[in-house]
Amino acid sequence: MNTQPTSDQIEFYRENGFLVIDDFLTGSELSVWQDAVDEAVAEHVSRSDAFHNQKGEDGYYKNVFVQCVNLWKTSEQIKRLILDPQLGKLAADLAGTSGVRLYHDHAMVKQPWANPTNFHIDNPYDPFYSHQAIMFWVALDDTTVQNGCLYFLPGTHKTSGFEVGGSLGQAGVGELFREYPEWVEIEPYAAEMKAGAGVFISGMVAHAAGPNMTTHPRRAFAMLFMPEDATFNGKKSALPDEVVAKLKVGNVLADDEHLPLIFSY
Ligand SMILES: O=C(O)CCC(=O)C(=O)O
Ligand SMILES: [Fe+2]
Repeated sequence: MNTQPTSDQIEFYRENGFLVIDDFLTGSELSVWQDAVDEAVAEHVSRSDAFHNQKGEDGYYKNVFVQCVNLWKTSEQIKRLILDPQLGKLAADLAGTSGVRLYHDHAMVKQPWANPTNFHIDNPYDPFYSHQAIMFWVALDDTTVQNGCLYFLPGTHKTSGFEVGGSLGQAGVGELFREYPEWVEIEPYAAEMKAGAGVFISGMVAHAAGPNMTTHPRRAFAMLFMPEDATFNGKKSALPDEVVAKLKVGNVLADDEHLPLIFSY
């Protein structure tokens, strides 16, 4: 694993709100991650009590991707791979925070003919508001403009706000621009990535992914980190019921069992 950021990489992240790390995983590490995620996703969607987006009514969102949340809780393999202080340190250094907890992980498998992932900003959906929220998204297949690579609007993390904008449903890829008309001239950066590359994504940067116009799934696995001093904003989001039951707005999110501290200086 390539987990040493250079000062240029840190500067790129701060300037653009994202940073691609090529060759994050070696070839043999990649096969371990692919097998672990495939196995955990298959097990997860077969369980009726698991949190994934294949339930419910919105047919459009169901066909954006198969999204499975918190695989680290059911897969020892995934837990071992992602509760890794080296990853946590990298996230903390890029975000500029003293330490990070895992908020949740999620696998996102864009099946053949899947809908695009509409432009959105992640942190407004989270149970805490922070400019230092950061996600690490790892490509488990080569991601291309054909099969649904990510797109970024560079620099938008500097001017975005905490209100939820746009929609991941059928409103459309560009719905977010109704809230942010000043961004319509920003040319999206298409982040084509080799399998095994990863991209750090600010919780405040606008991003999207294309449809999958190929006959093969596009697999990705992501970890959402929160700064160790993040406080609860009242949104349940992907927090477990038992965690929310103990929280008041303004409390520090510090549940060691469900939101493990991955790295702290
Ligand atoms: O993988 C995708 O299509 C989108 C990922 C994304 O936006 C996220 O995980 O926040
Ligand atoms: Fe996102």
